[in-house]
Amino acid sequence: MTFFNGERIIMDEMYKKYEYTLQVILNEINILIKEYENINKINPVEHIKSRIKTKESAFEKLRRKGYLETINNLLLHIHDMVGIRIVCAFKSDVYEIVKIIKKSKMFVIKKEQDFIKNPKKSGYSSYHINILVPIYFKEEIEYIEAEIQIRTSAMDFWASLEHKIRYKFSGIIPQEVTNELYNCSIEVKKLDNKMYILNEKMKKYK
Ligand code: 0O2
Repeated sequence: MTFFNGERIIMDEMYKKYEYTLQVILNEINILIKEYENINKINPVEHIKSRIKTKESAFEKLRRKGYLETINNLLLHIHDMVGIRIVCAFKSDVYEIVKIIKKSKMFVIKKEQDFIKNPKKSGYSSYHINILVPIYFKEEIEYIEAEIQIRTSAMDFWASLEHKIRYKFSGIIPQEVTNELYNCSIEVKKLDNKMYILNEKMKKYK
């Protein structure tokens, strides 16, 4: 991938903004979770991962979506240049975390997709929230988009392995592999439900 001088300057500035955005989000989420923990005496989060999408991955995604690999298309069609993944133990925690994020006075909610209630054709489950985050850049406030994915450890396990086996594979994936991956997602869902029920039962004993 080669950039002209002007394009390189634009890309460098964009990546600076993505770094600031990520820092702002992680700080805000950590404060919101701490505050929740202070009040409720539990922390629904197992762990948080974050990344800024590389240029290579962003352009590969544009190709996958059928767009020309231009900076303009990246700005228009890639909504997860900044990505945060919050992993929790139980399905009920996912919805608690959604509520916590929505409490933020800083984030502007742009889009929500509940792939737990409505899984993707592949079997993928997760709760996605796209937010706009104000950052301070060159003496101006600018809103930058980011995607937050919230899922259980079981959903994360399936998504990570499926991603490795299939998701970014450019060739034709054999139907039997697609079917088996889907079947695995059903097993994972059953396991998640069982663990949720056991946890709810234990709450009664407490
Ligand atoms: P990576 O490498 O994980 O970042 P849209 O919001 O519709 O404009 P987009 O961004 O394609 O377009 O939305 P979508 O389909 O919600 O995907 C966003 C991200 O969700 C993906 O980013 C994956 O991280 C995850 N995801 C979506 N579908 C699947 C799936 O079937 N399997 C797995 N493992 N992950 C999925 P990237 O950039 O594609 O990948």
